[in-house]
Amino acid sequence: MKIIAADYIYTPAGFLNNHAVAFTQTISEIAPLEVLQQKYPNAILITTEPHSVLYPGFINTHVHLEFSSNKTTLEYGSFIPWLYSVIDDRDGLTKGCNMHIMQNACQEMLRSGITSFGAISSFGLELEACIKTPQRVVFFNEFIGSNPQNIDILYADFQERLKLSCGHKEDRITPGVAIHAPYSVHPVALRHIVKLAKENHHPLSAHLLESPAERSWLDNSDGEFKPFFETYFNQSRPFTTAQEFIKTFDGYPTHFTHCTQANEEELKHLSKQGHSIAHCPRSNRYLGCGRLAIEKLTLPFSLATDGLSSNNTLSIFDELRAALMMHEHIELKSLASKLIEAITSNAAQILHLDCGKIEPDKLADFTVITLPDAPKRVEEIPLWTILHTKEASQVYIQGEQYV
Ligand code: MCF
Ligand code: FE
Repeated sequence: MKIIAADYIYTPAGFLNNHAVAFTQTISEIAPLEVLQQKYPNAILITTEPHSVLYPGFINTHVHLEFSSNKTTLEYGSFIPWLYSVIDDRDGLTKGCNMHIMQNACQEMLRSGITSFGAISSFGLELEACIKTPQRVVFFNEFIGSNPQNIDILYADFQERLKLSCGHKEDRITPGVAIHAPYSVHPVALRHIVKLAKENHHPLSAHLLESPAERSWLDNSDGEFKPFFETYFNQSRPFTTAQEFIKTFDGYPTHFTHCTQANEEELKHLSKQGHSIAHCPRSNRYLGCGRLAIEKLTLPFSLATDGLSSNNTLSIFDELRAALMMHEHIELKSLASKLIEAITSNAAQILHLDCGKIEPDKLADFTVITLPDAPKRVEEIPLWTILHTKEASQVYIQGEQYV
């Protein structure tokens, strides 16, 4: 048994002052330190610096590790130029993305307090890094492919990758499935894969209605995607509408990424079907995709970094600060609290992980942050956490310390 004490503990009942948590691989009890020490006299005591706050480990539900070598290669500013640059440089970027770079990316997340993440895997190249990293990983094997002639080969490759990611429970890996996007996956393959995910209870994720170009293409067979599809695929119209695509997921809660261009009706439908959204503010800004109106959402949403293919860091604190700036008209303190929920309890619920809350029986995943001074008002701790933290002071996963 271990006991960790902190000035403040973030619990579902609010911030507890001068309490401690007794834990093994899971959380046993939360009580004042003296009470726990009396009850567990042999427990190892872990102290934290003054003005520290104990949070459940943070969760980044959407990241692409395979693109981690990008810094000054991909074109930011607008989605279609970015997409052309991905196609031009994909081989170079993935070849340049070795084990060392992907492990560094995992470490960068760990230092920012991320104890679980959802990895969208295009090729399966990051599996080894995900096995080695201490974090929990939901490993979303991505399917992408629209040309009926190639579908069988692509599907066989997808199945092979999915199989390889199964059987790593001891490495804290949960195999999952990702559909790339409505414009890039053939409807027949889509139905097949959604069925497979449902039957095997795999977590399911998809990029959805990310850019204005995607909206114009799906709605009107027009816009910047038109010349793209004509040139690369000899295709003059999409094979699906947004509505048809979304309906395929009915009855199986799916984690949709971006949704910046989704309309009210679509969002209402997603909510009704029990789906959730990964909100990636910096990626959306860098690819010119617009703002997700999080104040209007009636479904659970997480805050995620996306990959270094559309971001500059994988620090969740950088993402939180960007979100504060992007949603300028939402009241600041309540926004900060919502964002902390987005990377803890919401994210855990979305990825079906038994962590994300400091309460008995949850997995003992913790992130300790240290404020520069004593917080004058408890209700402002989420905001001060976001504003003042560059890196976590301590990080625990399943009861073991990693930072
Ligand atoms: O989320 C961002 C932007 N939207 C779509 N795809 C990606 C993102 N970062 C990386 N990707 C990957 C995607 O998984 O790009 C590849 C796919 O495998 C090529 S198609 C854009
Ligand atoms: Fe993404």
